[in-house]
Amino acid sequence: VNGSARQDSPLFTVQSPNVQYTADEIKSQYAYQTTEVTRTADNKLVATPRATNYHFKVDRKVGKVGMMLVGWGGNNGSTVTAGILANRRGLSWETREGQQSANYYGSIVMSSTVKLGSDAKTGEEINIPFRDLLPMVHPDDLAIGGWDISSLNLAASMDRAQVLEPSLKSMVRKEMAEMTPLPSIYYPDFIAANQEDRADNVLEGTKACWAHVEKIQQDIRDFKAQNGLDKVVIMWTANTERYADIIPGVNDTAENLINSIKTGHAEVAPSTVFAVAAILEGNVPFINGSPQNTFVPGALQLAEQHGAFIGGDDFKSGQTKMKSALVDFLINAGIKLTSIASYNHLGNNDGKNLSSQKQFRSKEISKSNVVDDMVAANHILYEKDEHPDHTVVIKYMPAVGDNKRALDEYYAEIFMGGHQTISLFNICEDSLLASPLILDLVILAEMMTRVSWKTDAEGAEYKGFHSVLSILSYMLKAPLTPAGTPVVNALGKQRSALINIFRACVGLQPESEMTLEHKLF
Ligand code: NAI
Ligand code: DG6
Repeated sequence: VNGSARQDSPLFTVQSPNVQYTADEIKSQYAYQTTEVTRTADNKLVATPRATNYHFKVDRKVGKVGMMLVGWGGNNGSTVTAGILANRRGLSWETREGQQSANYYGSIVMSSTVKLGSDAKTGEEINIPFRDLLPMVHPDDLAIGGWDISSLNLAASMDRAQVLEPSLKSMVRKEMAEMTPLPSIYYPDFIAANQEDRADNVLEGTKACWAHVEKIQQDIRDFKAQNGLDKVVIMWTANTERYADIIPGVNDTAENLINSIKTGHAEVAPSTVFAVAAILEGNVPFINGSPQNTFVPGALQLAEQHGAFIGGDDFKSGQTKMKSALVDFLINAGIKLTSIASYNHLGNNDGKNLSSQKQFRSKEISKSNVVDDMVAANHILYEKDEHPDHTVVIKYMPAVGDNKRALDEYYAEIFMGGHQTISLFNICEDSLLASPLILDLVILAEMMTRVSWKTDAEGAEYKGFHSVLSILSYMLKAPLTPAGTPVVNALGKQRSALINIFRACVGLQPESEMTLEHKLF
């Protein structure tokens, strides 16, 4: 079954003069309501409601979609692969707690619901699966492939990861053993030295070169052809790299970046080479699930020039997801958060790589900037440029493996000088939180390749969204946004943006939660 076959009969249709369905498309007309604020000479605010008319068009034909993972043989890569196989085959397996069935828990697309509206007769909320909002590819239908600097097949990688139950592993082992990552590019300076012993599946050359870009492009084409795919999405779930220095003339413009790859400049990271290959290949969204600055200014410019979709950075799985919900709650409750101390210890290969200072620094940056927008929004609690203290510590503790421990202390000032301390202790398999995020990112990025919009202007043509997919922010710790646009970290706002944009695509207004029908009798 491919994605399109699953969508032949959508769960709901919208009955409105503003929405038209054809076999191939959904077209909607949408009045986007905003509030424009100006200041008077005596510094008073004037709020003016504005409505902008947009037209959206959704291509209903999902087609066959492939997911290529860079770092396929890692904990995330092997876990998400086994998870898809288990779901595809509807497996259930024996655990010490009883029988467990495959599911997609932790995926906003597959396992969360959204309110469609209220029942015409009873007024009760009607909630539908998120995945039914628009025609999206089903993860069971994804073709899976990718690259790794380690040559282990996926069955051996799954054993190395030590994440899944032996009973489940035995059921998917045969299929996993037939999957082997393509050789990748390895520039040792970018990841921790302690990764060297697994790098036995590498292309020749230890710094960027154009042959690497071309080889990756060829790999994408081969994967598409071998699997009869219409589209491929690439996800960086390889090791965290160190930050690349931003050097004028080297990676500051698209042209300079391409030149630097061609001349083998040492400051071009493998992840940037992959991004460039995906951008130039065309219609291959590239998402960075790690914290490093893959999208140097030259890569961003290149993506925009080619209208290529990119997204990042760094999966927002456990501690940070909690932080972006809790801090939003505290500050919006009028409570003055004054410090956050975040400790982590973990024993997987990610932890091993992050035990090296430069790679840790990339993660420290992505984990630290996640409350800025919430603090800046409340000028009653915080002076301009005032910030809660915020410390992030990560330690490598081999014994705990993938079962990451995250300990957080939130310290806040409450009414009349009182204090509130909230301590959190979050334990779970890191890769089981990250894997569903990989799927959400792939599904949503693919979805965005089939959405276009235009204004009401005479002769306006449909076009795609901005190439930087900030709509993916919910899944990412340090969301990439188009230059000059705000970064939103607050989890609730990120989810609302995603859902409401999808609602707009079928001509529905945002769910306001006013429920006046239950308040005005
Ligand atoms: P891992 O270390 O198990 O897997 C990374 C894989 O990438 C390894 O198999 C390694 O051989 C491979 N690799 C390294 N450089 C490569 C290159 N140039 N080309 C191809 N493959 C390469 O790590 P894990 O746990 O799977 O995490 C992957 C990334 O996702 C890390 O950067 C991590 O920080 C990030 N991340 C993980 C989260 C989680 O909850 N597991 C959450 C947020 C981010
Ligand atoms: C320890 O913090 C290792 C990291 O790779 C994290 O596990 C990962 O970034 C997830 O972080 P968070 O904050 O989203 O749980």
